[in-house]
Amino acid sequence: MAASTDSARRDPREAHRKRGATPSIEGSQSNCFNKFHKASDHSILNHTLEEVKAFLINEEELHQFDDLTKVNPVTTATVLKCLQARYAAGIFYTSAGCTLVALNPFQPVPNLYSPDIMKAYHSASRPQELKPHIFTMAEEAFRNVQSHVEPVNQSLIVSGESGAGKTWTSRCLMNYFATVATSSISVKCQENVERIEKRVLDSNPVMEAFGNACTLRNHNSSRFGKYIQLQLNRSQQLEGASVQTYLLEKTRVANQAPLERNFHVFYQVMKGATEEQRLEWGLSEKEEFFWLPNADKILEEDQFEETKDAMLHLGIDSCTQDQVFRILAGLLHLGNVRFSSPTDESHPCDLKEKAKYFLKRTANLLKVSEDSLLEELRVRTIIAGRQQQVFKKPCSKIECGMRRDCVAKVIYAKLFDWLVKIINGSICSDSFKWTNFIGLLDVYGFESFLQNNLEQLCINYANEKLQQHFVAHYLKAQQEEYTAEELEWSFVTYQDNQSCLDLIEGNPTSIFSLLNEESRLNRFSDANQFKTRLQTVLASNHCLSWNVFSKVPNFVVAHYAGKVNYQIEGMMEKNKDPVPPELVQLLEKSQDTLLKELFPVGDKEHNDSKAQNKAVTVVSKFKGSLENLMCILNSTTPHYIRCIKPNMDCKPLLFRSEEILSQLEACGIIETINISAAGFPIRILFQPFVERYGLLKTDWKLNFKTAASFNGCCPAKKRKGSSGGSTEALNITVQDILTNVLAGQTVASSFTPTEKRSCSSLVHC
Ligand code: AD9
Ligand code: MG
Repeated sequence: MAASTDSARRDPREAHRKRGATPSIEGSQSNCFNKFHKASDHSILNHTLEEVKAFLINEEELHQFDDLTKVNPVTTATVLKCLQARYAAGIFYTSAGCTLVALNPFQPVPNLYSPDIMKAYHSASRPQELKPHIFTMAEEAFRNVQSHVEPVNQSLIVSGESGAGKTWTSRCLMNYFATVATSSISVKCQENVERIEKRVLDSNPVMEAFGNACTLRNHNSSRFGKYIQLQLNRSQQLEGASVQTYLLEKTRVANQAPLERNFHVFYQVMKGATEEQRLEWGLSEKEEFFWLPNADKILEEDQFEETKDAMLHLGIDSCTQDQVFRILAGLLHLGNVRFSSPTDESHPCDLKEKAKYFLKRTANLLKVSEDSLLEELRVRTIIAGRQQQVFKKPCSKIECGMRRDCVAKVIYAKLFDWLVKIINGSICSDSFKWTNFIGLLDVYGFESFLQNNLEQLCINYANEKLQQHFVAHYLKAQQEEYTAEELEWSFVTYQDNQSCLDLIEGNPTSIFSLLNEESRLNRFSDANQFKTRLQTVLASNHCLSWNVFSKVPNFVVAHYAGKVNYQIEGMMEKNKDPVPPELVQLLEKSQDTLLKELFPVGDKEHNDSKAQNKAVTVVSKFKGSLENLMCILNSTTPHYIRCIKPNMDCKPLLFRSEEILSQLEACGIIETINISAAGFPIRILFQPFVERYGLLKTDWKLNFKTAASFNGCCPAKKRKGSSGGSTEALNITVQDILTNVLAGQTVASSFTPTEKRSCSSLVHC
């Protein structure tokens, strides 16, 4: 009996079958085999490949497969069909080995995340036996911490492309943990824990207001990556949390793509400010701000109050909030400071009509001198020579615009970092009080646009790192399963993305190292020159190529999820991300206490140009923070949730196979399935196996009751020490059957190579 319990733990379908729950796939397979038996009158050998295939895949019952790696046969087509059938049946979660595939329903699903459902997963003796759900993953992580499974800390890694549902999923997971980690505590502690829980949950609306924006692909797109660690004490209570953020897309403050918007918070202030505040901040409704495009879209009209409440709970009082919103209003005004070329090039640029008014407003709101602001925006300070002579050079119209944008970006980025620091200060528990954590990772998915630059390179590099982590972990899980089944097997070969990572970040030469080299040379970088460097130094890496048809300097990286063409122009400048020291010095002199805090006097990082040349570049900083993240992830037990966007139009219940297939490839599900197929592609429980292949061996008599007590999937051996069934009898019979199959009978010859490979594996077992 021990064996059957074990098998039930590993294979939920087995448990369903035993408990007589909703018809499981074995049931459906049996039905389909029975039909086949009748139709064929036990003469399977006369059947065509199509008939055999049709009987392997019963489309009507495809939606009942809870695990994609157990669809028989495991192919991209069957997996897609299965997901489609499930989506149509309103089933949005499906397991794929150790990962969970989450299809975005694009509409609220009643009761899918209700407290009752949370309770059901939390109180189930075996949550894995319930339908696949993000709560299954969450509960498994929660129990692993309790049972001190090694490594005891857990990570839920949520990935997928923009709009696939990562942030939604992370929010639901946080709600789940906040609920279950407070459900079992005494009334005395309840109040304190609920306060912590509220603050932890309140970090979401604040970070989303400042870090999310409406894009073409998602009306609430996160423009930063986030890893939140929920800290649990010895009694599994939520003690606090800490947030780590990655690569905020700060360029959005000053540049929004057509039809996209700035960060939500600007619109919230614009719509939610009181009359008095409007007057003070110059946000009259008739004012049109360049950096507030598409303000007519009604998206978060009521959320200003929610953001303010959450800020208050996190310890940002209304006075400080006003300072924050005043700075934001200042940035909006700054965006309207536009320049025109002077008639005489030796003079600074002129201000466009009405720009003077906006300049004055900006200076007032940021509490800096109006004259200095104008001077620093229009005139560059150059310090040269041994004597450190100071020269002033008027900037061109384009340079003036870049300097203006630079001020906005640096202020917004500092403000965001400050907020994250405040949030951490408010929710992070003293380290000695908490022992374990559950981490939630919500990072941007793989990106490939028509124009890709440094941002996409960093994002795709992060995804390469996560993919490497995933494949290593998944293979480990597979090995463990085979070992548990006592199977002989040879190591599974899989697509290793190490050479792609070497190309991007490797030592001594890689794209990153060459970018850094170029950034350190204090000169204007030439894209063509950089391309030549790449060609000479990295040509031997097979992941690097060039789009010869492109008119602009480019390079192509063959990522695990597909090839991406990167444009080199502007990449070096983005990597340097320079902030003219004179602009920083201007902000240091602000009379606003918050800006003073954001720009402390004498901050070396921004203050002198020499220090800036040596400053850590964007890619080095990102690489460093990612390495830290990988260290944390490697020290945890990971759980993967792959969010899939069923259609690019964000329409409810619309399933577009092609779009889904490319995402399955990009997030490594196809890889998972391939790995699974490279191991044992066909996994059939013992009884259906006998029903399927038994008729090849007419003299085969096996007691199904005995067979059912055998361990889970086939190929399988009886577990050591388990009772019931004769291992020897089973093996001989299986071998006999398969020898027949491989001997080239009509059916066997029409088997696919994977099926045959599986059969040979079976013969060996
Ligand atoms: V991005 O990379 O930050 O641009 P995400 O985070 O992957 O993206 P998000 O979680 O914001 O996507 O989901 C997009 C939208 O899909 C949400 O605003 C919801 O309207 C919708 N969604 C996502 N998941 C669910 C769900 N489980 N149930 C209902 C959902 N709606
Ligand atoms: Mg998101």
